[in-house]
Amino acid sequence: MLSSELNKLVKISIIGSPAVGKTTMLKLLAKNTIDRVYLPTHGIDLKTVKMGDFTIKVWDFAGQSGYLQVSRDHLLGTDILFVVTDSTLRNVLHSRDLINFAAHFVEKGCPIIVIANKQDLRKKDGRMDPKRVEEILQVKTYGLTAINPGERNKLLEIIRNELNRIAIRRRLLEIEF
Ligand SMILES: Nc1nc2c(ncn2[C@@H]2O[C@H](COP(=O)(O)OP(=O)(O)OP(=O)(O)O)[C@@H](O)[C@H]2O)c(=O)[nH]1
Ligand SMILES: [Mg+2]
Repeated sequence: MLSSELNKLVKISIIGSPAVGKTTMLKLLAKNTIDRVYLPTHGIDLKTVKMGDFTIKVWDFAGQSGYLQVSRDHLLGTDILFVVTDSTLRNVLHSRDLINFAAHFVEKGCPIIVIANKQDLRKKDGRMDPKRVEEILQVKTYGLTAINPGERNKLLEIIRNELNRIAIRRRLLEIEF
């Protein structure tokens, strides 16, 4: 592989509790049909997505118990880490533990982004706004409704922003060497 191609290779990891919508978010990104049937991911689902001249390898981790052992090694080399929550307080607090855990295994410069998913759910059922989730976690947070194909552009925009930063960071590294 040419170094220019390697420079355009990006690894995105998606972690979070079971059933928060990680695989649905991956389907939204990959433009796959979004069905509402919950099929828990076993191990890791891998998908390659092209965005401009970037080739993105998306690692969608299972949220079921035991995933921490799995993800530890597999998180290495992550360029963007998404932590998905269903935006309920209980789950957001669990995400905090997950962020603290994962922060040890991703490189220092790796952005950690929280997705406050299931924004279509009712507030009276405990769904929090992304702003509130961000206040609690103190990590950049975006709201999303992954089952809504109309939100694909929103997700693309979040990723595009980060890709620009990655491109700048890699260019700076090249200059240092
Ligand atoms: N209401 C609502 N439901 C959603 C949303 N996103 C995902 N879901 C539903 O939540 C359930 C679980 O979604 P998945 O994407 O399979 O969850 P996951 O995080 O990949 O779960 P694991 O693979 O077990 O870790 C499915 O029934 C989805 O249709 C959303 O934005 N709103
Ligand atoms: Mg899944």
